[in-house]
Amino acid sequence: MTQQLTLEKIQIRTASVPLNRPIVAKVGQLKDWPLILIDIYTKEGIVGRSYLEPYRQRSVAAIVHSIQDLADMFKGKPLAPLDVYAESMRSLHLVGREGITLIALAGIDMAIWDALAKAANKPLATLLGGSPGPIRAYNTNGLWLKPLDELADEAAALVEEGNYSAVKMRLGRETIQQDAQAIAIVREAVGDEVHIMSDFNQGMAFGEALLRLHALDDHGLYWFEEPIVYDNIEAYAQITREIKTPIQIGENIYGPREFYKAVVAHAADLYMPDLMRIGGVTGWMRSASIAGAAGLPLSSHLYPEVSAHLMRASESADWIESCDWALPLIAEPFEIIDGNIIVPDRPGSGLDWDEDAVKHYAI
Ligand code: SMN
Ligand code: MG
Repeated sequence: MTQQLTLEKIQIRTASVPLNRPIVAKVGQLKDWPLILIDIYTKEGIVGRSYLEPYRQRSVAAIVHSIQDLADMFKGKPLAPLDVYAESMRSLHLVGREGITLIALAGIDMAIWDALAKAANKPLATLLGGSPGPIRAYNTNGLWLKPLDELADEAAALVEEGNYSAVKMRLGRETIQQDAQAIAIVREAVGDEVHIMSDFNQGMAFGEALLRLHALDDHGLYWFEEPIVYDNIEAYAQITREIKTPIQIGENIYGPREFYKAVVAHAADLYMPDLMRIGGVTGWMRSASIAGAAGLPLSSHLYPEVSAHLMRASESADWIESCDWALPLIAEPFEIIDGNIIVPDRPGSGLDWDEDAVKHYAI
């Protein structure tokens, strides 16, 4: 019989690590990267792990409290992630089904799935019916809204870091002309064979977006990500109809229901859920079924370690976002071979902490 797991206690630690290449985007600038580390201890001796990346140090305390509150509900109970998801939602939907409710639940959900996969002695991908192996990745660790003369070297370095076949650059400079120049510089640096994804980080108003995306539509970009504020679904549907370059959204979609609404509204051509917002492994797998049935390519946002397992179990898996921001705290980072992230063939999601680093960067 499969081993039953029972929640004994939850340990939550917080840290902030310096970014190799600070984030300079339309939504803000970040030099440090806060993280919430979750360890779920079971009576059976298995520990399930996950982390959350809440962007803002000031949001950390509220999220930690919410995780603790939720975990208290399940102490001494069998760990069944779908039941935990349903019961957590029932307990919190009066204060909202999105935001911190879902973020806290996502952290617990990912840790439970890790524990279940460890109990089954299988990689998470295998527990979900897939297998370990490669997922094509793009390097996202740079090309922020930096001075144009710094872009060429950085673009070349990003490709070389893992022999990547794709990189992501950020757009939304002062003028359309500057964005066009930035694209030309990056194209020149990486050559014709490398895909260039682009991200506007919700930085434009709708009218401005129409103007700029039409102007940049023939510049050979692989996708335009989040040109406008994430929840204006009708405007996204219009942009998606009008613009030839595929429109990518998803990192700000909270849970499978909102995901479904976006899909039904034809809000985008491509989707890239973020595990913290989509509702952990449970929310991802439910959304992946929707994307698969609708024939929509599914990429990932942040959380490459867990996302890689899920991509191996998602019908329309597309690109994984390769980011190094959590790596200083991770004991055995994922392998990148020829631009692919390799799902490790070890039990669980493969997450383990570098305890010295956790102490060093604790906040
Ligand atoms: C992004 C958003 C927030 C922090 C880091 C990166 C970006 C992405 O939107 O898609 O990578
Ligand atoms: Mg983005």
